This record gives sequence, C-alpha cells and structure tokens, in this order.
Amino acid sequence: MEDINYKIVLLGDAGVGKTYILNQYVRGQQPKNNLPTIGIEFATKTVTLQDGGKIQVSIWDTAGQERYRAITTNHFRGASGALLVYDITKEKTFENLTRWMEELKTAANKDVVMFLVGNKTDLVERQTNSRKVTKEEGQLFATKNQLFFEETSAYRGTNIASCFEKLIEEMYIRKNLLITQQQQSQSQSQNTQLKPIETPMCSKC
Ligand SMILES: Nc1nc2c(ncn2[C@@H]2O[C@H](COP(=O)(O)OP(=O)(O)OP(=O)(O)O)[C@@H](O)[C@H]2O)c(=O)[nH]1
Ligand SMILES: [Mg+2]
Repeated sequence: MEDINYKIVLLGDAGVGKTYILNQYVRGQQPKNNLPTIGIEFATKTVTLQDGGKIQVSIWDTAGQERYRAITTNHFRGASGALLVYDITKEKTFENLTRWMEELKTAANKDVVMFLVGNKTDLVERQTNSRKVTKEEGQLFATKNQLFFEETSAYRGTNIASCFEKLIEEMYIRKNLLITQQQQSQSQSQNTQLKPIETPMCSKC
C-alpha cells in the first residue's frame, strides 16, 4: 500500500446530492438520514488501481450551505482530487459552479484533478421537463474548464463508481508524474554539483 495521501473533496451547493454520492461509493447505499451536512464529514476507502496497485483515498464531504462556507473552503486545502457537483434540475446550482471552482483552486493542490458531476438523472428519466441544465451545457462547461464530466444518479447509483475510478486513476497518474519530475530535478542538481570534480584537470593551468 502506498502511503501517499490521496485526498478528494466533494463540493457544490446544498442539496445537490454530495452526501448521497459519498454513501453510494463508499457503502453502496443511501445515507441513513436525509439531513444536510454540518461542516464536514469524511470517509476512507482502499481502491484497487488498473495496474493492480492499491491506494487509500480519503473523501471529504463538505457542507453546501452558505453558513458553513468558511469551514468548507478550509478543508479544500491539500486536495488532489475533487467532485464538483450540481443538480441537473436546478439551474442555480449550475450557475454557482464557477464560484466553487475558484474557491477550490485557491486552496487545493496546484495539479488538482476536477470532475464535474451533474446529479439526479433519475428525476429527469421520470419527468423529462424537470431537466433545467442540458447535458451539452454541462459538457461545454467541463471542456472550457478542463474538467472530466459525467451525469449521475446517486439515488440509483448510476455512474457513481466510474466517476471516482476515473478521478482516482488520473490523480494517481499526476502524482507519479510529479514524483518522477522531482526525482529528475534532484538528480540533475546532484549532477550539476558534481561537475567540477568530474572535469579533467588541465595541466597547463
Ligand atoms: N432524485 C434524486 N434525489 C437525490 C439524488 N441525490 C440526492 N438526492 C436527494 O437530494 C437531497 C439532498 O441530498 P444530499 O446528499 O443530502 O445533498 P448535499 O449536497 O449533501 O447537501 P448539503 O449537505 O446540505 O450540502 C436528499 O433529499 C436526497 O434524497 C439523486 O441522485 N436523485
Ligand atoms: Mg451533505
């Protein structure tokens, strides 16, 4: 097991389904109660990667309510992955994404992997006119801001695991790339320091 910390945060407006998404992924079920998150909650999960390796991720479920904003944004610090969630039946939750994203970028790691999630597809399947944000609008926002994108139903568990899997694989790739780059620059600086010793002495000097 790698001991590198893989921190994922769930963020977005109140009521978009962050806690439902977390519970579907970690426990395969709906939360025991339907209450809004107060401040912050977190869970850990051991994940098997495509290459067979195992890593542990910590998933931080934040509160969308405005009154917890300071606590919420405080917990974005050190995140290397994020699920940015909106409700496809509530336009306002889509409009607020830019603000959430900016706050995340200010606090999270520079190379944070972001995944845009349009939740509650089951509502639209039941009643087509309940959709207020089209899939194309979601995709466009994601492309513009270089985010992965998927629509989900946390109620039914549709696409939840695949979002996390894609996110975690990408976090793993970026982290390994960063480690390789750091090792390369370390060995380059060691080579530079050794250079004067390696240079042959000139007998005429
Ligand atoms: N139909 C439907 N309802 C959902 C879905 N996900 C969540 N809900 C409902 O939306 C409400 C809010 O879900 P939560 O997961 O508590 O929302 P949240 O984003 O965690 O909200 P805060 O903790 O206040 O930030 C609950 O009543 C859920 O039953 C979904 O995929 N489909
Ligand atoms: Mg919640």
